[in-house]
Amino acid sequence: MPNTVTSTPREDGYRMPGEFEPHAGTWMLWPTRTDTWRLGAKPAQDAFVQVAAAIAEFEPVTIGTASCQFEHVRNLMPEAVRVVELSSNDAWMRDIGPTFVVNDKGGVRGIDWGFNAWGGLHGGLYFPWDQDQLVKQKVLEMECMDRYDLQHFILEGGAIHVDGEGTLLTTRQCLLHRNRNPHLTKRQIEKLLRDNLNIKKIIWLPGGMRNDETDGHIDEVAAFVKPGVVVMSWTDDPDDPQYAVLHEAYARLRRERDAKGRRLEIHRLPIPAPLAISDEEAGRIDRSRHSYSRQAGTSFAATYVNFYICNGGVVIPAFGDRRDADALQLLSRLFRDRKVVQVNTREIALGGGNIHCITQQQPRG
Ligand code: KQY
Repeated sequence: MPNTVTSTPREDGYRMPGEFEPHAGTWMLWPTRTDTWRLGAKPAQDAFVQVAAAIAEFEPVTIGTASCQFEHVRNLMPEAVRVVELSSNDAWMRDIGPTFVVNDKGGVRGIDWGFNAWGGLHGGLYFPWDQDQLVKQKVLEMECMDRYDLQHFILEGGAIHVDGEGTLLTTRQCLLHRNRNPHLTKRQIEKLLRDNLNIKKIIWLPGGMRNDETDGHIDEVAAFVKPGVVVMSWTDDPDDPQYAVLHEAYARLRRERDAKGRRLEIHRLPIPAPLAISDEEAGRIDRSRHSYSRQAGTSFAATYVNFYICNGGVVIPAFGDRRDADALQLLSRLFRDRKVVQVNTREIALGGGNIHCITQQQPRG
């Protein structure tokens, strides 16, 4: 029977592994919210099927869905994908799913962080988020895995990246935002990250991409390729709205050392040209006064860095932009020992995230 553990992962010898370490599988959720996804979520559903199918070529995938969509999802998904009944308010498993930690004896446990839909009643993206909040615990129950109860600390998985060797990357904009944990100081937040993820060094970037809806998640800005090597979003165009934040992030990363005292090798990956919701797309999104307004002309953050690393593969976004091919080329060079697969994810980007945001890795024990 899974237990709720009252010590910390650090005390118990657990750490959060890098995404590039071996996985038992990937968790996803099925998109249905018609105020996030246009045309009754059908185009987004097609994109989620393509992402799940691409990952399933490399490792087991489980997708959670509401009971009323079960047969539909089962019908659309490749047979290799496990479909389970699992309610949620939207489909961002990175932020809603547990963060798994491992020890060196093959043990795997899960952290059940608090979640408030990216800002609660002060800038959050929808109301309510009661079903999202139960997803971490339900996943851990299904996996019969022990759980650390961190519900008192709001943290989304997309707000952190780790190298598995004691370094964590994040942004001040998100983790120190007053709509997440206003009762905690920076020092207290650092202690929670150290104790629960077994981190020795936290690299704080000032902010995330503009128009990213999440108050600056790191997973739109940069990712670890492996310990010591980072790939980050980039633009050389001073007129691009992302120019200032990305140049500031680069300057900060260049000055930093990781937990092992290494300087970081940084690769800059050009982002696509600025993207915005078209009139036609906006006209097919249901309006709700309790959710983020997706109007025609609203810009959305788009980057190739929001990829997902799986066993032997990397699934990366495409946007129908001329830089798609360059991204495939650079990431194939950086991940020489993996097959890099590209999926057009504009429909997912319209909902405010990308492949990394809709997936959560469960490490191999
Ligand atoms: O993990 C992410 N970067 C999440 C994106 C959430 C967007 C909600 N619309």
